[in-house]
Amino acid sequence: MMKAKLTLAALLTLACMGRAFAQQQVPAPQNVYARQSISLNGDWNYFADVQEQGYYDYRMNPTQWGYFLNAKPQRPSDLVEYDFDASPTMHVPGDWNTQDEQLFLYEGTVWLKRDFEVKSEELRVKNEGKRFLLYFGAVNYEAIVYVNGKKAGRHVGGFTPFCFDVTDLVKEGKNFVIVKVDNKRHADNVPTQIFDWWNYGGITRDVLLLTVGETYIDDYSLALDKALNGKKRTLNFSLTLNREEAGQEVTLSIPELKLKQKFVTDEKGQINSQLSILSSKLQLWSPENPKLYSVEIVRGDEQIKDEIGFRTIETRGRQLLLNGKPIFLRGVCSHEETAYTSRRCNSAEDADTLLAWARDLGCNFLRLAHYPHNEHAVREAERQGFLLWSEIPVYWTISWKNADTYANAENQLRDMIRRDHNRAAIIIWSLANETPHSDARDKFLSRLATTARSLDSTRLISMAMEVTGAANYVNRLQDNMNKYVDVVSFNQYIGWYRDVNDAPKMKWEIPYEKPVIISEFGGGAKAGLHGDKGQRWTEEFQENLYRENLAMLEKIEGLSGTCPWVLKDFRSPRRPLPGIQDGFNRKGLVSDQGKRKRAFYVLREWYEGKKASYN
Ligand code: GCB
Repeated sequence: MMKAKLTLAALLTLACMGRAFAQQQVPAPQNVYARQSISLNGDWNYFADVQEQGYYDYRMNPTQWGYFLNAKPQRPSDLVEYDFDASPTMHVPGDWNTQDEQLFLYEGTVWLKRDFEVKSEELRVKNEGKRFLLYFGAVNYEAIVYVNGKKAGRHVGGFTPFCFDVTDLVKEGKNFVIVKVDNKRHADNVPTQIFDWWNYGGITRDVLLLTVGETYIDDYSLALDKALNGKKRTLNFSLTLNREEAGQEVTLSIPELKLKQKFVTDEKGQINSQLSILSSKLQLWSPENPKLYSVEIVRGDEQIKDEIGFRTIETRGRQLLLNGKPIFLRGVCSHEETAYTSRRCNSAEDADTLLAWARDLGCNFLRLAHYPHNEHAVREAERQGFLLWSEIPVYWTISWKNADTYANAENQLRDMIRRDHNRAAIIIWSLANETPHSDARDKFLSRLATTARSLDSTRLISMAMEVTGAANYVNRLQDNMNKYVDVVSFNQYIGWYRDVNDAPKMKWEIPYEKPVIISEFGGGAKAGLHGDKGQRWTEEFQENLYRENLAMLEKIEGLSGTCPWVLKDFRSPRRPLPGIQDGFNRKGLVSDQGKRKRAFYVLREWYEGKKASYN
């Protein structure tokens, strides 16, 4: 009996130790760029592992002798068949497809390694009760992360940040981090195995080693309340510590508004409060005046600075209201792919050229397709006054009935909202793109919608739907999801996947009392190819398609915005036509080499008219 008790006690002790030492995924803290950190961007050694032998043994069981050990021969007779240090390097953040010719079409596992130093003074910081969090802005698609040969964690989903607490894995002096990145496509993934963009693999966004206290500010939110109460406006402020600690003093200040206020966390380690401000003092964020205020949040020696804008977005019947006034969204869709070089973007500079083109087009709105774009791009667009639509890659035919697929999609939704909920520029969270109707799909998407609303009640929810009920030149939008969205959006391709001569005859019926956004329309053209407007792939064909579509769409009741597909020609493996596509979807208004097509000017003129009539 005694023996059994001892065994149980020993087991419990072991279990507790296990928990203490087990690495864990922690939520990526809000505004990582304002935290104390060292960057692990730069050159990483890498090599491809087609058969994943660095992870599985020859019976396909996970091996403990994997490449993550970063082994070196200890004696001349030792057999080690890999060597990170002798392998080439690639730049992180960056996709591997455009950095190594051999990996251009590669979909599979690549191992990447980087060394880093932790100085003794930084470790002292650790001993004083600080923690090290290893942050990845995004890795496409699956990442298994190791520090000094030990597993830190695993993450799936290619466009959202994640973070592991690696305090117990980091040591003084030389350290190394190894990531097994796998971008193989699978039917149960989000997105699923088919999608019309390049499956760029790699550590595509920033890697940071963050230093935080045992207690730290995990998340915060500051947003303008919709309610108007006389001459005053309300700012809603909330904050969450990483653990439930009451009595922590936090000071929020917005110097330009002469605002400085102290708050104290409750037993949940949270603050949920309001601040009052004279309306006359507050400049609202808008495309015309993208005003951002410097905000500072201080808790003890923890200090976070941010730039935050204040605006409201709502609907009234079929109208869309920004700061209480009707607005027309002069939009364009854009992939996260650089101008000229066509690789994955990951900086404000990468975003700049694309934003400049959109501005010249007359846009005040961008649909960031088809996944959350990097934080630098979102912040840059916000500084420049673009309203944004941000979406998760629930694209085409997802495995609607698979619980893991749902959990994956919901995680991506949560992480997208978590990262960007302080961005005034983002007015719409979108849940899906062109999804086929079924009960299972409705269940999946309505759960996502409910989650999104519970996480953020200040923004609008939408999804790019399809028109399914078409007969005799009448298109009727019928989608059970109509009750879950604030804005009805749909894609349509008359003139491309359907005859352009149909456009003047088409009628659109949107039987919902909600604003309407055309989330896609367009057609392909090869820049510099000219001919008759009836000749596909010519600039004239695309130009005519735009003219006909704009005339047709103009008649839609409640039309509140248009987002043609797409700003720039982008790489897609679904577009092989030699001499024309050459691996690019050519529906860009601008070519991948920055050449504006004729349709660019048609849309620009139309947007000038819209701008004038909404001012
Ligand atoms: C769509 C998709 C978009 C494609 C586009 C096309 O409806 O939403 O991802 O790239 O059509 O070019 O066919």
